[in-house]
Amino acid sequence: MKRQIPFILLVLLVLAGCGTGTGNMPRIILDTDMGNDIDDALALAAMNRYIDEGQARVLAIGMSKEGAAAADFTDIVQTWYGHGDIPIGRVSANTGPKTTDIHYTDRVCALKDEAGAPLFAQTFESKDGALRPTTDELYRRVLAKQKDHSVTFVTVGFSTNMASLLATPADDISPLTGAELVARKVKELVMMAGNMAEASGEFNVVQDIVAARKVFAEWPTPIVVSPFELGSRVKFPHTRVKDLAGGEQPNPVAEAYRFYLGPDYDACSWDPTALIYAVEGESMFTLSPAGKIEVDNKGITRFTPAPEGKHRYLIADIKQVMALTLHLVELTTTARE
Ligand SMILES: [Ca+2]
Repeated sequence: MKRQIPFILLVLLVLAGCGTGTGNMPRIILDTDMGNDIDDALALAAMNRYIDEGQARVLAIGMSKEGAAAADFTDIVQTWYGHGDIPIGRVSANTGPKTTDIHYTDRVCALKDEAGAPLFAQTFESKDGALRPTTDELYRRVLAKQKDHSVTFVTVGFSTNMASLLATPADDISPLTGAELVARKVKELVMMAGNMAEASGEFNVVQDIVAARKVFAEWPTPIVVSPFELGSRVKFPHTRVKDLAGGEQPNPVAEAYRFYLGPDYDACSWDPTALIYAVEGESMFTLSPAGKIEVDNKGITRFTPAPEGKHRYLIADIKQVMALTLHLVELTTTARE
């Protein structure tokens, strides 16, 4: 009789949707400035691993920078990993960041095989980025269909699209304004943004200070920030680039890595740390107390503790940094099925 108890408990746990059940699976919208640094591509690789493992569902991917190459490269990566069906949106704001540096996205898109055909396929047939939906439209459509308080926004680029979404009016997609839609449908916003260790302007914030100020002031849900000083210590070892999932066949993320500052560069992992928190929660981090993050006119972020505050940021000691580094390698280099 005693031997039956663990089995019965196991059955009950499975029926209750515990363990690997899908009831609590994060439903993610990823917003990225793909191409400015290689860690966006590493985050994408990790994200596809989470999808394959049933640890996350990704509803949409948005670009927070202008130009078609970022979206086309993202499309190539998603297609390569078998998830090209996830809709990709182009930046919404006309006054958005002018940073259109490409670094590697256009070069990967232009790669050819021995017959002169594109080396990597993409799902969206047109190369004209203007034909993709704006993130305002895409995010509103996606959010309107979701259960209340169920969506995790992960932004690893500029705040442009988040600010733009908040400002959208009611339309034929939803009777709710953008701010109301976010308050109703979003559970949490996870941002790679800011520097909590020193008064230094962090890239994502500085590229669109107006948008960052608006998001930290007005975004209605809790916000968790992965700050500069965390991801800059989680270094993806360049010796493992050759092991990025795919093995012997060309992998667009590995090709991008080699284009970006060469093959001997240990990439900082600002964006993957935000994604790891968004999917796996706080188990690999230390969370700051609650408080309020504000952005000044120069893009400097300042955190003020406050018990009722909706903002927190991630902290990692040296052991956590080492564990995060190993985990990122594990997430990105597991052999593709
Ligand atoms: Ca980024």
